Parts: sequence; structure tokens; C-alpha cells
Amino acid sequence: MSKEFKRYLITAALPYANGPKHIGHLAGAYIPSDVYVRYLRSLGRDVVFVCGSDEHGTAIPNQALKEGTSARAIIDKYDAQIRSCFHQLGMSFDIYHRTSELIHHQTSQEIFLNLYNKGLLTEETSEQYYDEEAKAFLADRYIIGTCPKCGNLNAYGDQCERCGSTLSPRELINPRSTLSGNSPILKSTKHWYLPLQDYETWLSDWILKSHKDDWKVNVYGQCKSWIDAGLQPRAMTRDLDWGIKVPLPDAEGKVLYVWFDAPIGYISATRALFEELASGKAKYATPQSSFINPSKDGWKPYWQDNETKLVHFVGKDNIVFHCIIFPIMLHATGEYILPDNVPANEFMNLEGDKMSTSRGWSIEMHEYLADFPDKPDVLRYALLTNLPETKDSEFTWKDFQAKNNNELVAIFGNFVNRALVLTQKYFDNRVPTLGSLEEVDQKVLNDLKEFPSKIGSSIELYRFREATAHLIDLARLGNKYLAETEPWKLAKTGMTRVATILNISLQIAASLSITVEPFLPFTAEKLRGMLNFKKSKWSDAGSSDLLKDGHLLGEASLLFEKIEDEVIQAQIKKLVDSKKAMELSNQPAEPAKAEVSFDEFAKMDIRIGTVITAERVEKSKKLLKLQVDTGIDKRTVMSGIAEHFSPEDIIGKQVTILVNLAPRKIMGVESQGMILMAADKDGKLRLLQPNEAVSPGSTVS
Ligand code: B3M
Ligand code: ZN
Repeated sequence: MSKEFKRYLITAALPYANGPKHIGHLAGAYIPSDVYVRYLRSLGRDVVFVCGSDEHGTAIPNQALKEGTSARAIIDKYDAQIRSCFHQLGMSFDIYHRTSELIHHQTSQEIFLNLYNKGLLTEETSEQYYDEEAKAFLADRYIIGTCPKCGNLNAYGDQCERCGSTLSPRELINPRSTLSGNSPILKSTKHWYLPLQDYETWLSDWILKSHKDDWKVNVYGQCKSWIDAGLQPRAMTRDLDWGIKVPLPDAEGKVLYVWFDAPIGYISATRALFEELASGKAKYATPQSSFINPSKDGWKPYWQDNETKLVHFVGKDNIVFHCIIFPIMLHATGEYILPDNVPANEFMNLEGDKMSTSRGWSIEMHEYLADFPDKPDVLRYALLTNLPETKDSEFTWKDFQAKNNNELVAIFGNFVNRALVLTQKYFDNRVPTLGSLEEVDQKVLNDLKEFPSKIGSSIELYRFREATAHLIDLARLGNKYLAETEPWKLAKTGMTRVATILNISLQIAASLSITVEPFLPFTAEKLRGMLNFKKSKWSDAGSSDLLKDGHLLGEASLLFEKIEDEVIQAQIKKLVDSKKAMELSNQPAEPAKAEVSFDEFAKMDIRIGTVITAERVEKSKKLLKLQVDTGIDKRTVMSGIAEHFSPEDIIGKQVTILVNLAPRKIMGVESQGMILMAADKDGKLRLLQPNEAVSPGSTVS
């Protein structure tokens, strides 16, 4: 076992409250951190687990723009959604906080001022893009233009999503502002920088020397290449009207850089937890254990005492912030401890492609939970057995089904069920007496003893896949033991041997209820209920007498259910459909036509009419022949909508019709007007109808 610390502060990356989060996020930072923390708690360690919504940065107002609402409405909506999903998935944070809270603004400003007052921030004036109409400096994401690398017309100021290049706004060809659509001008602006290069030697010593052996290769490698490339000063402030005000007199319209304030969110969440504990009023806190010092200042040792182990769980795109920038900030203040480890994961792909909410190729947490409300643990398991710990991994629905059916149902569930059902059948649901042990029993009890430390060591080394594999091996051990000893056959000849076998099987099940808890907390709870066994410490697991002779068991039920092929097919279809829908909605609209004068427009006589009859036109796939009551008259119109509407669909419907279009002969019939339709990007046509019925002949202007 690794070194024991006096206390632990575990963080999981603060998700941006700008949209739903997907299972790739869960695999990156959340499920592993929860397993780690639950394990520490089971060991009886003093641990605080914090997370919360990241509610600043341009991502928030950007999304508000897209949804046509306010930034405040966006964070409220997505904070609530993410918070609820995490809860349903069993994430056991002691607090899930929000960076929009006052205590976070104060903590961030304090730390900024601490650095500023020590003279550790440099002031620099530079030229940045400014939108004269919107009267605002433009953050990278507010500038789009042509990608210099691949020619994509809609690349962002920081990145081209088509070719993946990292860009700076000045590299874009023909930049335009997303606020007004105009081309921005360059205007000078002042910002405060953290001179990262001043800390290079210190950082090299800390990471490259001290953590060469205990940090993951992918994390260490990324840090090394950043340090080798040479660090640059980084602006800690931005021109933006959403965020934490820069606490200086000459900083009107400026806020802290989101990556300055977000990691401080871990500190303010810890502060908020202890304030809430001290006041007895829990707003965001959901403390999972009783804390040694539940006073207002109780947070301090977790951040300021060297005997605390601080671990940040993040995805790979957050490594530099947690290993380089935030540690430099913490070190520069001179008041905080540094992370002991940042066990970042790589990315999880989905069905052969990168996971992406904006491309519709993802499984969002809330969608999974809506479709599988009683299966949070199945998702946890499918992710845990497939974590991108050392390289990118891939989630497929088929694999999800196989993990459930072949492992959870066929191994874990089957073992537990057989042990319980047989005890019910032969021993009135009471734990039977252990008799004399044969070699096979001795062997299984010896093996059982090894598991808790095997599983635990893997967790301590942040090898959650391996830990999960050990866990299922423990269930496999039980399954194999029953298959070898076949107590249901022995029952025909005598019960002493059956009693011993079932006693041992139930002890294995009890150990499983302890060791499964960090991984599948809902299953653990259910299993404890079935065994009528209270929650126990990790150190109890592996023991051969957790359940005493004669102990009355609870009611047996199935721990897991088989997932059928249809369910999986439906999920795959849903994924493909959502990608198609997104592709469509991301397609640019038709370019605008040339300008017309009002007089030209006013010449059009557009009315609302009602379709009286409709019939197909022989030898034409496209045409319907309509009789329309225009209010002025009843007339014939030939309309190219037969591929979108059948005659029955349209008879009796109100339509918009251009009545003064010069008549034209179509397929030998004179068409007297034109039905106006809305054409979607995929070419699909829809009727244009008033939102309430109006009388035929109503004018449109
Ligand atoms: N919100 C980025 C992300 O969700 C960011 C993490 C902050 S952790 C302090 O990937
Ligand atoms: Zn590009």
C-alpha cells in the first residue's frame, strides 16, 4: 500500500455549465475520482471530495447567444442538469459548488490580489480585435474567419474544428465578429500576465525530477513537452462582460481569465463546504462523512497543510492547467500545497468516431439516464472496464451490452443469486454452519483473502480498469467454486457439505458487497439489503466470517438484468439520427439574394387560401394538381410537392399562395399561381400556414 496521508482532498474537473455532458467526460474524470474517493472513505481516511459547475469563460455567453437567452439562464439550466445527472450516477461529492457564487468570486479576487500585491503579475498592452458596433473586445470564440490551414470558412479564433489546428485570431483570413457579423478592428488593451517562464526551473524540479516515477506517462509526457518548449507569459485577465471582475481600479470591463478562476473553484468549494458545515445550513454541501473539524476554517488544512494529499482528476485537455498553470499560481501565493498527482485520462471515442456533443455523436448523461433510469451502475461498469487510462479507448453499444450480459449478469449476478437462492431453499434463508474444510474450500478462502489488497493497490495506483477486472475476478472465483462443488447435487445425499459450501459462498458475497461499493455503489446497497448486512469497512473484506452462523438473510432479487438486442439497436439508431440532425442544423443557410426595393416587393400579391381538392398528375412524380380557394376565386395551381405531400395530406389545409404570378402551362394544364413553401436544408418542404386559421383571401405583407 502507498504512503498514508493525514487527509485527502480530491477534486474532479469542474464541468462547464454550457451544455449537457457526455459519457466521455464521465470516463475522463468523474467515475475514476468517485471510485478513488469511495475507496478512501471505506479505508476510513479523512477525505474531502469537491466539484462544481464552471460558470465563466466565453463558452457561457456563447451558448446564451445560440439559445437566444441570458448567460445566467444558461448556467442555471445546465448546472441543474449536470448536478442531477451526477447525483443519479452516484457521484459522491461532499460538495458540488458553483463558480458563480459570491464566495468563489471573493476567493478568486483574493488570490489575484495576493499575486498582484507581491508584484508577481506583469502588465502588458497589446492590440486585440474589437467590434465597433457591439463595442466589445472579441474573445477568440467570438471571431470566425477562414482557416489558413484548410480553408474552412467558419474557423474560430482559437481553433479550426474542421482540421483541428490551434489558431490565434490574427491568423484567420477575413475575420468577422460573431456579435455583429462585421469585420473587427485592432484596438489596444491592457492585461495582467502571469510570467510562467519565471517558474520554469522550479517547475522542472517539481515535475520532471520529483514526479517522474509516480505520474502517469501520458501526463508526465505532456508536461515535459510544455516545459521543453519553454513557457510564455499568460494573460490572466480578459475583456469580457461575463466573469469575475478584475479587482483593480483601472480594470473597467475586464474579468479574470476563466482558467485563472476555475481551478480556484476547488478551493472555494472546500471553503463553502466548511462554511455550510459550520452554519448547519447546507446549500450545496452533501457531506458523506462527519468531518473532524466542521468549523468555518476547517477547510484550511486541506489546502495548506503538507500532510494533505491533493489529487486532481481531469481529462487530457486539462492537463496543462492542472500541472503547470494552477500549480504555479498556488506556489506563487506561498500559501497552498501542490497536487500530489493528476491522474488524467485520455479520450473515449464512440462507435469509431470522436465523441462530440456539437456533432450529435455522443451519449449525453441525461439521455442515458432517461433511457436507463435503473442502470447507473451498468454505465459505471461499462466505462470502468474501458477507461482511456493509457491511450484513447472506445465505447460501443455492443460492448456495453456484452459487459452487462456476460459479466454483470452472467458472473456477478449469477453467483450472488445462486448462493442466495440455494440458502433460501435449503436453510430457510439463514447462513448455514461452516463444517470441516476440504482442499477446495481452503483454496477459495485463501484466494478470497488476497482480493481486497489486490483491488486496493490497483486503485491506489490509479489503475481503475485493472481494479475493476480484479473485482469481477472475485465474483468469478465464487462462480467457479459453486460450479466445482455443485451443492445442488450434493443436497440429494446430505446437507453438511452443502452448508459449508453455501456458508463460504455467502462470505464471498459479503466481501463482494464491500469491494464493489466504490465501483457500483447502487449494486453494493442492493446486495447489502439481500444479505441483510450493514455497510462495512474495506479492512473487513476478504474475511471468512463476515456473516455469522444462523444470520437471517434479506430478500433475494436479481442484481442485474439482461439487455436485449432491440434496446441496443435502438440506441445505435438514435446516435446515427442525432448525428444526421446535427449535420443539417450546422449546415449554413442559403446565401442571401440581391436586394429588392419596397415597391418591387409590394407588387407581389400574396394571400392565404384553402386547398379544396388535390390529385396526382399522371406521368409526373413531382406534381400535384390543386384547386385552391383564394378568397378572390377558386383556381387551379400545379404544385411541385407530390414527393412531400400526398393529396390527402393537403386537402382542407391553409396555404400561402402568390396569386398574381403570370399563369403558366405545366403538363398541359394552366397553373394560376404558386404555393409558397419552406424548404429545409435537406430539401424537405413544409407548408407556410398562419399560426391561427384566417379567412381565405387574407393578405400577406
Ligand atoms: N471547465 C474545462 C472542461 O470541462 C473546464 C475544467 C475546469 S477544471 C478547474 O474540460
Ligand atoms: Zn482548418
